[in-house]
Amino acid sequence: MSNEAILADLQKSVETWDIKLVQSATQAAIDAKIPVGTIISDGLGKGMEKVGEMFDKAEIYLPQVVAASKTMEVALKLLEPLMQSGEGSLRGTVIMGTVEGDIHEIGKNVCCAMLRGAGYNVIDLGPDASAMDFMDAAEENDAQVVGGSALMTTTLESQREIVETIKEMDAPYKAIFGGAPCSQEWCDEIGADGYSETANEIIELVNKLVA
Ligand code: B12
Repeated sequence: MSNEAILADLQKSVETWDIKLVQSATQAAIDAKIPVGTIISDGLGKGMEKVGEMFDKAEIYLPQVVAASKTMEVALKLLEPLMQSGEGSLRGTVIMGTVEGDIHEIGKNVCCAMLRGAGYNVIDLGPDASAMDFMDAAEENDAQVVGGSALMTTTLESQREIVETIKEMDAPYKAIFGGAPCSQEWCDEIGADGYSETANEIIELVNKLVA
């Protein structure tokens, strides 16, 4: 089976929330030594993007979206051992979380997976993490970067709060943000240190900030 066919299966498995297919395709990708970043960005992530588009067009509903995200989680679990043994382990520590008031986790999880694959120590605060949760975790873990995901226009303000808290505490952490309603313009406006539209770009972004 070609790498393209394996990646197509990975995408399809998420789009059709097919647990059996995601297991076999992820194993095939591991056996074919496709890099973890490619498995996530060009396979699973593409499937999740399509699911998002279908949901937006009301072609599918919430239960299907949840099923698709569970399918993706099965794959991420299988990939975990590869991510933790990533070469150049611990290039730095990144605190990731979905901001306060927001429970969307899939994009943030993809970013965590990509960063782990690139050898970063990633502390995942999960969903609904407050600015102080980010500060406490960053201090405890001696982190260089905090990354907040927001998927709703209403929770973008929580990203601003993180930047303001860093300033108020005169803390040394770089703040990066993402999520569908977030943009470079928004990040400039709130004085963030970085933005990336996709998980593909997050590694380069963090590399630059910790250099
Ligand atoms: C999946 C989903 C859900 C799932 C979440 C499951 C989970 N465990 O995460 C469920 C069904 C639970 C859900 C719930 C809700 N949802 Co919803 N959901 C979505 C959906 C369809 C897809 C989001 C997604 O996972 N995309 C795929 C991932 C891979 O993409 P991503 O998140 O954008 O992440 C990428 C980049 O943005 C970037 N990135 C992400 N985070 C970060 C962080 C950093 C630091 C960086 C650098 C980059 C980065 O990298 C990622 C990978 O490339 C979107 C629609 C859409 N098209 O976005 C709506 C959407 C976000 N939801 C929406 C809403 C309104 C809700 C609810 C309020 C619905 C309700 N009425 O109950 C609740 C939220 C409650 C709450 N308090 O949070 C709206 C938000 C509207 C708005 N603009 O404010 C959307 C846009 C749908 C819509 N068109 O109405 N949702």
